[in-house]
Amino acid sequence: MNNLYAAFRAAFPSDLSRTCLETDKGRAVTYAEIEEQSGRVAALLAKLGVKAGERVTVQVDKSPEALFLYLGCLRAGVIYMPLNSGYTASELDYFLSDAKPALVVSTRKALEEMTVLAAKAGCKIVLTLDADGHGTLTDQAQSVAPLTGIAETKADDVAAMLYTSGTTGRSKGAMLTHRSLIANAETLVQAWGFSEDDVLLHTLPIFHVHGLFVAFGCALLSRAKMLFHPAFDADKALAAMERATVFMGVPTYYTRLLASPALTKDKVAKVRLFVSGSAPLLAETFSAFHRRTGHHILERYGMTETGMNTSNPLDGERRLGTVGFPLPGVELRVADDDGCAVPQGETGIIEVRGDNVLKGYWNNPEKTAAAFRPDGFFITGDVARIDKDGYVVIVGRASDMIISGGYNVYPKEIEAVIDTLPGVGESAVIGVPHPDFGEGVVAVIRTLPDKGHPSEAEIVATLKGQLAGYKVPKKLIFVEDLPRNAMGKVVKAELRKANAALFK
Ligand code: MLC
Ligand code: AMP
Repeated sequence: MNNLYAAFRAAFPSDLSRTCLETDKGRAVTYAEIEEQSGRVAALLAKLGVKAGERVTVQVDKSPEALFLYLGCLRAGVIYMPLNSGYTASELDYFLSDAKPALVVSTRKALEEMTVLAAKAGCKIVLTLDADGHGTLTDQAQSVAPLTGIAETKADDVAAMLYTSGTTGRSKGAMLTHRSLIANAETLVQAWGFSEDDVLLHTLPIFHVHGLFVAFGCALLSRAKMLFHPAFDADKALAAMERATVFMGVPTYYTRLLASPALTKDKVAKVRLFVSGSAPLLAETFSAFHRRTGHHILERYGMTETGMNTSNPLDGERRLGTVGFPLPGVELRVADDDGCAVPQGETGIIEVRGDNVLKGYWNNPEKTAAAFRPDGFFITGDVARIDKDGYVVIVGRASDMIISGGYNVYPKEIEAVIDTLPGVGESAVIGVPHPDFGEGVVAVIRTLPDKGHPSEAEIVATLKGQLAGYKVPKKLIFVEDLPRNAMGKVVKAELRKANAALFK
């Protein structure tokens, strides 16, 4: 199979009038509707002159129509490029100018701003799509006859491009092929025992690997029905849980579920599997969830560039504090700085090889070359060891990246904004334990003596104007000096230690 939509289509039931997903408002979307509406999007893309291999950049809210758009792009062989709906104009400016899309789809509210940014990036067509499914995209798609076929893509063609920030520098577009996405989703369906009897409660955002490829991939390849929520809300999720058999989320979802007295064994009586990933699951969450529900959450590990790499077993021990074993088709080694595997039990960097791994970074051969070993292994930057029974234990990250509520935050991006403010000498952004988000973003700011500096509220307002909300520090700390090593470099480990109890 050379096209991800073709793989989904092959798995559709013979009776297309069956429900594929049901929204939280009770709207049922059938497979026939998925087939027709994605066909309309594909036909519209052709009419607009968007060609195979060109990019369609999408910053919209979650809705069934957003799913039609994704599937329509796959069918047309154009590259789907979703963006976090929280990104601000200055963040979008970079993504658009780097990706040079042929079409941009935004909300109606953002249309004016997006039109200016798109034009700057050489893109003349901006369509709209709102959370209620309305917009010029939907209107125009209804005026064309749906495409009935699927573009003849090659397995190695890029299906989607997701931006991900490396340890340094700007975000890079990870090019994911039809082969990668099909291979990873098929592997997960098997590994997690998905079938058409399943009902997946889908509450994740759909601009990231977790909600877009893992959750959709498993459901669409197995005919599992989806209960489709526009966002995660613990109360609404719990209300829907009575009908679900599988739930997927980032650790924050689990701590929020646990915070509700409505989470009981009875409530989740039908659920056969809870999956967690995108950030480390705390031992206390794993244990508390087991005590409350009788379920051991299945923790798995992945990343934008690779999809899912490891998973705890469906049958067998789900070991606390580990991310399980390499998935079938994924070769994994824990390596030293030269890419040589270290002895079992020793710590090194996770490197992976397999169909799941990205083709490369968009327009960036140097970064692509630097990310791979000569033998084709991809360097993840995650620090881990393999325990005596083969379970992978992640112990840290090579970079000082922060993961807050499942979103990656790169300190440099925030520091760059703070450091330009008057009265600021230098800032150090760190992540410290946070009861809700796992890690909470904190900025430690060295102020200049006698210069005066903006207040906490003013700095937060400046940051909010330029960066997505989840990146904005939950706390600012003003200091006269920052701890440094002999080279004069700020020692963030010391700052993390000193502030470890900040949110407790
Ligand atoms: C929102 N806010 C956050 C945040 N999300 N702050 C820190 N960390 C986060 N993750 C802030 C907003 O900016 C806003 O700030 C305030 O919280 C309320 O916004 P909200 O949208 O109402 O928040 P909420 O609905 O509570 O969202 C929290 C969340 C959400 C945890 C439900 O962030 C989420 O769904 N995260 C999942 C991320 C995900 O899917 N990751 C997968 C990546 S793929 P203010 O100041 O304006 O009030 C990947 C690979 C793999 O990593 O292995 O899966
Ligand atoms: P992203 O680039 O958003 O896809 O984030 C990928 C990163 O999330 C990985 O490189 C890991 O650092 C982290 N990650 C994903 N799953 C887990 C997990 N189960 N435990 C710890 N870290 C994880």
